Amino acid sequence: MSIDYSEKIPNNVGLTENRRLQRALEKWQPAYINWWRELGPIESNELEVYLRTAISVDTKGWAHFDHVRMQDYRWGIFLAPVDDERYINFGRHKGEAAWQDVPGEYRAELRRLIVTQGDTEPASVEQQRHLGQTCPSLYDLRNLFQVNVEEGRHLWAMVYLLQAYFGRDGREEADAMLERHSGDPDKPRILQAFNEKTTDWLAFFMFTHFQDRDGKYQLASLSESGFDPLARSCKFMLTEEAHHMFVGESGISRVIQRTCELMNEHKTDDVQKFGGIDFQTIQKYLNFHYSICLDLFGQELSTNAANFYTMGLKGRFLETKIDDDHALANDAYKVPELRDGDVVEVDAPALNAINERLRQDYIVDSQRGIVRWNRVMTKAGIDFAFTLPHMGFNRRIGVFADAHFTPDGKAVDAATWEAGRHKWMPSDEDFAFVASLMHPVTEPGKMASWIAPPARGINNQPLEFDYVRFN
Ligand code: BYC
Ligand code: FE
Ligand code: FE
Repeated sequence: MSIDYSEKIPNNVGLTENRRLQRALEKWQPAYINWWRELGPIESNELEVYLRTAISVDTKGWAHFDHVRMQDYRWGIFLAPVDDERYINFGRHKGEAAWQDVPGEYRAELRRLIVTQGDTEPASVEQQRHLGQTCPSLYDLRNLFQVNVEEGRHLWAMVYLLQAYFGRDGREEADAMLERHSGDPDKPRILQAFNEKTTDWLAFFMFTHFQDRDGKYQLASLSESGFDPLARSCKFMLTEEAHHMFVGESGISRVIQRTCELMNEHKTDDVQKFGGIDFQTIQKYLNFHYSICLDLFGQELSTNAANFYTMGLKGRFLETKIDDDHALANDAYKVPELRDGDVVEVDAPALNAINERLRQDYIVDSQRGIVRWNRVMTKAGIDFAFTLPHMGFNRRIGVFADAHFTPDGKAVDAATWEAGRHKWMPSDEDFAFVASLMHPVTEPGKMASWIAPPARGINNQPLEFDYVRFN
């Protein structure tokens, strides 16, 4: 399962044996490169970055670390190994052999899922393109670019599926991936959270912590797919997602750590004047990023999701580990509903509640992250704890879309909400303050004032390592 980098498009899918597909992808490749140059990381082409590159998809040693000139980076197509014995594990086709081709009757639904997934990948690169110019350290700059090139490859993974299995409309969808842009008023990205601005590095760490975590849950559900090429693509993508979430979680931990140090040193919680980010500002960023990510799971009750499940296209998180009949025709699941402004839980058909179930899995995982962050303060002897806002806070999709909830779950009217908005989410002044701290630090081993150094370097390298070389 090794990957051949002498090919124009490195791959482990036997591209040379499929000339038609190879030609189609080689036609798309220059458009992709153009897009990367125009909307990928600003002024990064000449940099040499200590990157991890996939050399094999085996569990042992798929990654190789080396300095790579950004413009020489090679995106390719890598799928997890085939399992000849793989079956469909849920829905009405449960027990049948997994599909190696697109089932004709589900073509439209499958294409829609792949397009929605694919669209988020270049969107995130666009959202993060300016961050390299204000990196808090070389270590962080390297992590940013690692995330960016891998999100680029995730787009390749979905474009491969579209071009290999969907013929002409697949090729059109592949082109459209490079035509929609994050925040473009005329041609926005499909999901709203991917049209928001990633204003600064605090936002970037919140993004990789919360938004890439949506990626983890969605990819895990798609890796259960009865359409085997999709399942195998997503399995390999998931191996990279872990690092993206690590960047976010450890990034925020380091910000908190630094704030604690400044608080203890100066005996005050007013750390702004010492170049730190105060807890209130961090909590506001957290409230914003988490709430927009809850929207990414769709409506609480969704016939789309029920259909995807029954058709065998998209499963639940860790589907095969769940102890039930995997058809869900007679099962119920609790979903939130609003009654006279109060949130109540009601039984709904489990099939229709697939989105909500995945959101609940995500909420549990997000809460675990909060607990880990709060340990940083406990260790520093500081009495403060971050919390996840209530699930009704700042929502635009589903039952909460037209309601107004405070972070602690109180239903309020529109005027109260508007008046409180900037107590709960970053105001222009908060953004301006954080922006005022964003100065590039590019001396090996040095850190910006507002963030502590990481516990260890990348791939056992020391902190002073030249993770990025400027030539
Ligand atoms: N924004 O029936 P519903 C990642 C629409 S992140 C705007 O509940 P469904 C990454 C919906 O389209 C993972 N519109 O929808 C992370 C529908 O429209 P129509 C990305 C939204 O289909 C960081 C209507 O509302 N992958 O990889 O059940 C960096 C009714 O809703 C939104 C996926 O999302 C929204 N948030 O659920 C880089 C997996 N939500 O039909 C990468 C693939 C809903 O009325 N996608 N709508 O016109 C899916 O599985 C589903 O499309 C969704 C939506 C779960 C997203
Ligand atoms: Fe991704
Ligand atoms: Fe990611």
